[in-house]
Amino acid sequence: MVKFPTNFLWGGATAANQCEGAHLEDGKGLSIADAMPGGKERFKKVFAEDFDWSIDASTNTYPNHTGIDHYHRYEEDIALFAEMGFKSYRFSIAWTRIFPTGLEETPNELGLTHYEKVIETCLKYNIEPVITISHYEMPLHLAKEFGGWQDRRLIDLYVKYAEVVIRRFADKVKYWMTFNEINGALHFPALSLGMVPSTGSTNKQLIFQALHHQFVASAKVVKLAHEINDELKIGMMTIYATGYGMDCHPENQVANMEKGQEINGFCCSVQALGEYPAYTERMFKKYGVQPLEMAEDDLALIKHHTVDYIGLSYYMSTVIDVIDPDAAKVAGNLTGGAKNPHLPTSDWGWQTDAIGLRIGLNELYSTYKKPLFIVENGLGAIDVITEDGKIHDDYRIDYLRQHIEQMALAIADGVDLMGYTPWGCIDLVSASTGEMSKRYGFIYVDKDDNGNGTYNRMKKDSFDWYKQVIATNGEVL
Ligand code: BGP
Repeated sequence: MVKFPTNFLWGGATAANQCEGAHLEDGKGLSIADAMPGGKERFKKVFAEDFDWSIDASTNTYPNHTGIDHYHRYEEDIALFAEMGFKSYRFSIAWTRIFPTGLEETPNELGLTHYEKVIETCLKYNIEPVITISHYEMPLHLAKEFGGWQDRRLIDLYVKYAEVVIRRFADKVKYWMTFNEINGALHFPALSLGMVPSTGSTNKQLIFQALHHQFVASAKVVKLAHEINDELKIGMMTIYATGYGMDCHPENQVANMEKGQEINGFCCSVQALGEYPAYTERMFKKYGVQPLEMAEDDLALIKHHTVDYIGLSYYMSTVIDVIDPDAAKVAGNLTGGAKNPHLPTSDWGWQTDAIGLRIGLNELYSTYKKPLFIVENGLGAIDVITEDGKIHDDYRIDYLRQHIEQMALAIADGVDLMGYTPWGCIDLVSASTGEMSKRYGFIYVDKDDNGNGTYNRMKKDSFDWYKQVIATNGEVL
């Protein structure tokens, strides 16, 4: 039996702010990502009351400023992707390369030309570009002056930007996503919404208001893109974390249900089904959120312009235990929770769970009935160059193999799965730690946490393995 459809979009994924570097080149403006310090404490810092988006020139701890220099080396990188046989490459456009502060009337032609060249390079190798319009970045100016997405004016500014890039590339790029991990709003308001404590990131009312503005902006872009070319496919993008209630205690199951609605369900309901779900009122009550401010046609826009597909990132599952207050906690899981005794954890404390992916794909597909695209998945690990000058990343191969096996089972379950673009197909700067040492790639980049290194590229063992996976369309794992 064939496991994967013939047009399955095997590939890899990156994001502008984590790989491009060149943070002020060719007219680019500063983005919020450029003002995010590096190091393990970076999330803690942006959650501190006194964080104010200032960039202290005396420190070089802004890893996004150099990234992996993909801005200059994209041709070499895409050639390597092509060598692996990629059918698709998911990358993001930096808003600030097109509108440096977000407020300009005319776009920056140098920014558009850059992405034109990236797209052309992909097409030369028959690689389908998959573009995230906003991946955890926005003009810093809009965060500072407008307080990020809590300001309704962001809708029009974003739509202006999206319209420029979609019109420019509509005849070359079919697959788009409006916001990376839109449901990251509660967990990472700085990255996701451009909001920090001094501008309201601890205020749930403002957070949900900001999220509503993104919903409206996304629906407007879906509408616009379909008017430009009805062949275009515009997706949403969500973090998905399969949830389990500890043991079979009903209280844990119901707590798990509520958490699942909040993390996995809420944004999908709005963007894929076109309506705020029935549990919205209960959830808002829990957070003390009053009815949101809405313009007259907001709900109609959301209803009539749902997304064409659901893109998801999948890294971990989560366990809820509300019965045992002493239950061991898992250290690094972005979605928190108790320790699952049946699962391994990554070096960064993420509870990895391949079978959970099959469960998640089934749940998403049966609930929202939209094609699914796994646009992020992977293992962040410390890679070591051994004496033979190679990187034997069998742990990464094992991780990916297990997840691909579960994808095949989900397809056999009837799930419409469009493609798979593992995260950080080339090593890049980690979003949560701002460091290089948490590596995901099939391709190693010689750069350390302090920015030192040649930036040379080197194939890991997983490179040849993934090449074979693609060449056999997932038959040989
Ligand atoms: C997702 C983000 C990515 C990426 C990935 C891995 O949440 O969309 O930008 O970074 O997580 O996370 P990290 O880099 O923290 O390991």
